Amino acid sequence: MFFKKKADPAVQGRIPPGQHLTRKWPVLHVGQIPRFDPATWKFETSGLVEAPMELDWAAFGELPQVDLTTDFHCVTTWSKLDMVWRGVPIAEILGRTRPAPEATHVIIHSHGGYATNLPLDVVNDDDVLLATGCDGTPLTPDHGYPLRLVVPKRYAWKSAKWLRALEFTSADQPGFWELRGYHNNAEPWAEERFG
Ligand SMILES: Nc1nc2c(c(=O)[nH]1)N[C@H]1C(S)=C(S)[C@@H](COP(=O)(O)O)O[C@H]1N2
Ligand SMILES: [Mo]
Repeated sequence: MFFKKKADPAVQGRIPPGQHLTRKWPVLHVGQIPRFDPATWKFETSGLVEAPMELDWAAFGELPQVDLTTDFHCVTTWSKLDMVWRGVPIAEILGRTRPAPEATHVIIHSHGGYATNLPLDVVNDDDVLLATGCDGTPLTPDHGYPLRLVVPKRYAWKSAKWLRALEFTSADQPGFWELRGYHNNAEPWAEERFG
């Protein structure tokens, strides 16, 4: 069957408009890949939460992790299907840090100053992970080691690499790309590329 791979309808139905399938995993980011230092690394929650968290790498490693297969859509038009992420479900964080009733948004902060923003109800979804690995191995430095956010239902710039903090707020606060003309909501099936 020489032409079996062409236009598989099951695959086509998972590629949002204007996107194409990639089998490679491109690397995209601004700035430098940070060096991981387990002595100084920490993950924090802050802002409108009942119990702010501050975890070092060892403590973070004690949180429960799961494997979850999801698709990944970059605004530069590549989509990668069936990525097997390993990570801490966002529910494990929300359950511990307990956002206050006034919290409506999450500002996602990475090492080096990259940030992105999402409504709390978008972050609070079953497929959102704080990922430590993909496809059976730890994340490589270029893909966010040791920790990145994964938000499969939004364009990939919302999936911050080198994640360091989640800040809960009562007002939205555009992040790096949102301030530079990208759409605030970034939903691939609605092609929310530019604001
Ligand atoms: N900290 C940080 N995270 C980031 C970015 C970045 O520049 N800095 N780029 C985003 C963009 S635009 C994309 S497409 C994805 C790419 O993830 P990948 O390099 O693992 O494919 O990371 C996102 N996360
Ligand atoms: Mo991107």
